[in-house]
Amino acid sequence: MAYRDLRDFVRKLEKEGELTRVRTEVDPVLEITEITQRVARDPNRKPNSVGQALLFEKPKGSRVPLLVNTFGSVRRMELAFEVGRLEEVADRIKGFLAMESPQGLFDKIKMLPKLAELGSFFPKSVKDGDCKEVVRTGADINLSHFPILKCWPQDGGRFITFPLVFTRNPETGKRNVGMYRMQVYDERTTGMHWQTQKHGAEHFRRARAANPDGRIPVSVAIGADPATALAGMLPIPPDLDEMMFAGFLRREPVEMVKCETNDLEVPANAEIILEGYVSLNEMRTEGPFGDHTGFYSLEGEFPVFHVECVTHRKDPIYLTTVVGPPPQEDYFMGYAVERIFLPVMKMQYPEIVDVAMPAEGIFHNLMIVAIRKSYPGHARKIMNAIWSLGQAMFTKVIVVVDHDVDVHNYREVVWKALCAIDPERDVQFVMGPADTLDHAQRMQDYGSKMGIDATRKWAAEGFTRPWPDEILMDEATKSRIAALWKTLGL
Ligand SMILES: Cc1cc2nc3c(=O)[nH]c(=O)nc-3n(C[C@H](O)[C@H](O)[C@H](O)COP(=O)(O)O)c2cc1C
Ligand SMILES: [Mn+2]
Repeated sequence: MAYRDLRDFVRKLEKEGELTRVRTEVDPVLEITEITQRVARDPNRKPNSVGQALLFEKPKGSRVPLLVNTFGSVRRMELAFEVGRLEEVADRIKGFLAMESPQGLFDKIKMLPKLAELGSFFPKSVKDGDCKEVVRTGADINLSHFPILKCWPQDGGRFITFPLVFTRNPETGKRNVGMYRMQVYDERTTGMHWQTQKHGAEHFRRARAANPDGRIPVSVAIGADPATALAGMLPIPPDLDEMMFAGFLRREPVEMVKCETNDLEVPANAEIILEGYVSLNEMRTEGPFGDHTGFYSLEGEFPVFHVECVTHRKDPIYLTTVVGPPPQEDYFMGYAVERIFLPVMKMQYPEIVDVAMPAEGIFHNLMIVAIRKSYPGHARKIMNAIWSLGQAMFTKVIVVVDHDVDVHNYREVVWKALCAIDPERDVQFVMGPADTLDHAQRMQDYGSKMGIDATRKWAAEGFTRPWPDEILMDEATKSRIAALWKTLGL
């Protein structure tokens, strides 16, 4: 059974010993970040984690409890998707992808039950939802009811960091949901940090082209069942509905309820809903913000969100996250994305054996790809493929290694990749879109990338010297010594 809502997941985390309650009053301004950082770096924390999920029961200045670090471990991501291993989600996706191009009649018949199953994941409209237990309009709207974090000392203010931002494509009417941080300007106004290449920004641009002085309806949900809450950060194609995908992940449709003041639908089980609009002719300075790069992202001009109605549960939980020097909670979200979408990459590019994005590469800076190399220039072909694959376009450095390198063993990668390259020959630079947060590029959103072909070089690629074998002891000697081992006094 899918989690009903966020508090259902909180109960599960508590039962599994994955959550700690903090009952002391602490300030959402800086203090909660510092506590989260100490928990994240605790040498006694559970493996593959940044420590426990934390439920702050008494954030200073608010009556609303605050949940953070919720997804900060591999185990908690598995609990979120109700699987034993993240690869199980990948296998389910693979099953659906396999039916995309049915080869013959037999395959068509085989896929019928799967299609029916897919239909059963479509979001379901409902009349009412727990997210509307309290409805606030007019003078009753005040974002300071909620314990919104100011995370780091130089942050431009408080930021909502775990929102689901709902918009519609003004041309097709199709829904998009993205996780875009929102800087609080006052009781009813925030920034809207959808980066240039993101779907919310595209909706904004299309609407503005048609009606430069108009506005678009925007609604924001904060806190929902885990699959729904996480759906906002998934790098899925523009016309695939994130709420459908959430239904697929939780194996039960997401129930959607219409907003009070606009036509958008939001998850009925959400903790908090902000309804409002973004004006198409208004930009405002946003930032700085201590970001997941480990540096402050600089001030920039972004659209503005005006809140016209707030609805929430009687006793809402405020879901948030802290980003900062890696690794943080978001590393585990990214890791799940890496594992879940690997089969999608492999489907398109079967030569890909495995992919790794080290935490210190903060997702867009470094991707290590192992391929089964079949023809000259194959490594470079894969680099180009990755630079044209959805949000993988942002990848600043791609290292391509042969299939027998373990991409998750970074020591092995460094050793073997550096041994395999003639830098002048094997490094290529290309220009293209850059991640908005990349502060080193010559301009925002545009810059260079580097591909390193660290595969064995072939004669067919102009390398005519012999390529040496890796040093490995022969099996016969190993088993002789294994048999002798106990007698050696070592
Ligand atoms: C914690 C966290 C914070 C994020 N903040 C932003 C943000 O402020 N702006 C942004 O454009 N993307 C941000 N992202 C990444 C987007 O959520 C992600 O690219 C998502 O796929 C965007 O949805 P879209 O493809 O529908 O535009 C964030 C991701 C995480 C995990
Ligand atoms: Mn999208």
